[in-house]
Amino acid sequence: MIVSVGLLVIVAVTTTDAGYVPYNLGKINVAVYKPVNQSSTIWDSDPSFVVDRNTQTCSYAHEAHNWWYVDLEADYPVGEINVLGCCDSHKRGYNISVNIGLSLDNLTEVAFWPGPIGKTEQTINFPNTKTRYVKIVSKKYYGSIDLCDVKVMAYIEHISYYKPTNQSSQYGGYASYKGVDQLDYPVFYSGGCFQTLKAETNWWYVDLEAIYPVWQIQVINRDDSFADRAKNITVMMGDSLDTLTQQAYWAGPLGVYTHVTFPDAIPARYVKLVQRANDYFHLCEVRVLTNRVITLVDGSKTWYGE
Ligand SMILES: [Ca+2]
Repeated sequence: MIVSVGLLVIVAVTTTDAGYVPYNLGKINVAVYKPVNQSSTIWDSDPSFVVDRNTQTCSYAHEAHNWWYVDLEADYPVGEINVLGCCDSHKRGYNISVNIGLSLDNLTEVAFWPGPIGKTEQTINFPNTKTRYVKIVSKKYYGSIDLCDVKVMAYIEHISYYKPTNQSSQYGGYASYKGVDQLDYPVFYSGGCFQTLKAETNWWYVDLEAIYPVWQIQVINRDDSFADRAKNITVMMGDSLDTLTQQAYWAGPLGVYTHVTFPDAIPARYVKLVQRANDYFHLCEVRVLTNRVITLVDGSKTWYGE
């Protein structure tokens, strides 16, 4: 859920993995806690149980012409939907149709199952499509809708690629822009890494040229030799270079791939990495990722790119 700036709770989760992860787009579930509706309900079910992050709570509609939908409250680039039905012991739900669109009056079917789907997650993949509503209907007159979980996966975007950069000093030709040139092979002499001179404190930053809600930062360290120089790194973020605040800290030494996630996203124009290791500072790539729906500082939302 994207919240206004004043309500942001800063939560950061840092993970260092041993494996090398190449550049790619990530996905997040944008249906969580969004408004929902359903044709009818029975027992003590509620249509919101389908988007409550709890796969054990389910919603049931057993009248005629059943449907359930979620309103994502904004247009997201959606390319995957995961549907978890209910009740393997007495499978229900026939002729289930999954539909997406920008309005409830103009939906396009992206999946259809003649038989019951049961409590096994079904994954639907389709070309990245601007989507606000996901509606699941039974095309059978008395076909029930029994859903325990629906995930609507939206793509997030790399926003640091070829943006302006700077670093505290420069070793040889290993300039600051090499942190965002998308050459992320983790070998120094491949030419895709930046490096400063040796100093007690070094820094590198990228100017995103606008305030974005930063959702994740990924860094690729060199993996050939001297990787252990990358340690004691503070991740600073903010709207101007004079007002940066610490949002994460990596004691390191970093593995080849490290990322920090801010689940609620942090609005920032600058991402600055400060290394206090009395050494050279090098990294091969710094990827800053956002949701593609941007919440501006005034709280309004806009669609970034197409
Ligand atoms: Ca690079």
